[in-house]
Amino acid sequence: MYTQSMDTMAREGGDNAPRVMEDAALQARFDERIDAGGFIEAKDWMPQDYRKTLIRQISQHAHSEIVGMLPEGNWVTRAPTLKRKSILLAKIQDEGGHGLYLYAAAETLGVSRDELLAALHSGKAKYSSIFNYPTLNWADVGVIGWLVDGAAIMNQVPLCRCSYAPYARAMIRVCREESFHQRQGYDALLVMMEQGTDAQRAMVQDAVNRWWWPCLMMFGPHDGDSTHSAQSMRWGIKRISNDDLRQKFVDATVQQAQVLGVTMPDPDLRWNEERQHHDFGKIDWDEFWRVVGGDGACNRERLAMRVKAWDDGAWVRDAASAYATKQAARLADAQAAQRQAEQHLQAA
Ligand code: FAQ
Repeated sequence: MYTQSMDTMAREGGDNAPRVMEDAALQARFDERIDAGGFIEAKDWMPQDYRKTLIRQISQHAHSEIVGMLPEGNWVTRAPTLKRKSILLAKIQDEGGHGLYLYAAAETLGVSRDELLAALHSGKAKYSSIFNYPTLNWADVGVIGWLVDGAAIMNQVPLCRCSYAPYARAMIRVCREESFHQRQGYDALLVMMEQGTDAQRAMVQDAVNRWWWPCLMMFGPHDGDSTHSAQSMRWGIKRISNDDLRQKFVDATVQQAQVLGVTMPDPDLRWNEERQHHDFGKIDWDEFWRVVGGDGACNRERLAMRVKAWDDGAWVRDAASAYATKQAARLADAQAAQRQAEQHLQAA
């Protein structure tokens, strides 16, 4: 009687049936944990699509951090004072560090860093659209801190509660550092606005005019056009939608702009009493998709710089792996000698 169920299993899935049942049980446990707002660790079972989505998002995020070093890197040699230069250097190094935490988090999902970087270098993997815009004057550096890092924080604070624990843990430190980045940018702009010349104030307004719309695009397409949002929200990877984060960013930034004394380049930007939010104008999604597709002002230059950095670093990777091979051979020799000595002792 008890074996009747085996007949049914064979009809349903042949020899795979026990495996299917095991997967169903694992899936149920995973769903239960996600529904309860819990976390998934690297060693836990997870559905393949969850793993794939995380590898995609975390690696794109890592690529954004290291490509994001380039626009500001342009200004290290032209920073106006030693203080600003030290701050900028520290910030750019932080972004490199963020890339490393994030590549490490992606690696816990079973993908190698070499694979991820190959995807970036071939143009297959995406990185944030924002880093394909040029930094034309010193105010751009301040505006990247204030607006680009500001948008990044808005998007990344909810990621500290992402259901994949290694990503969530990495984001805690990233957000703390991004907060310093945002403040230093705002401070640099405040000094230009309060103590600068008319030409310097005009420079700040010009930088705001060029960066405002691309910053709103950073949050990704409208929720209705977002390929991954619904599933990622169900899995607790994303906690707040693209549009809601964009709205929070606009609401937070308008007041900061007033204190700074700049205006946003949007005639439709105004407080809506009924919604208790700011309304804002239409985003140029054609421009967004053109930049994401590789045809922005700096896409080719950014990618070429990353590929060059990778090629220039070949000797470091070669030296490190030659050293590791030598160390492994030394260790194997030492272990063999030890075994031999022990055998001699036992024989004596
Ligand atoms: N740029 O379905 P969704 C920073 C793509 S870090 C390019 O809504 P998802 C620090 C998207 O990949 C900035 N592509 O996608 C810093 C997808 O294409 P796929 C980076 C974009 O993943 C500051 C397609 O469109 N932050 O700034 C963009 O659910 C200063 C459909 O979109 C992160 O990566 C875009 N802006 O939501 C460094 C945070 N938006 O993959 C230096 C983590 C969308 O199917 C200096 N990532 N796409 O081919 C996320 O939160 C999400 O991935 C979103 C996109 C919100 C970016």
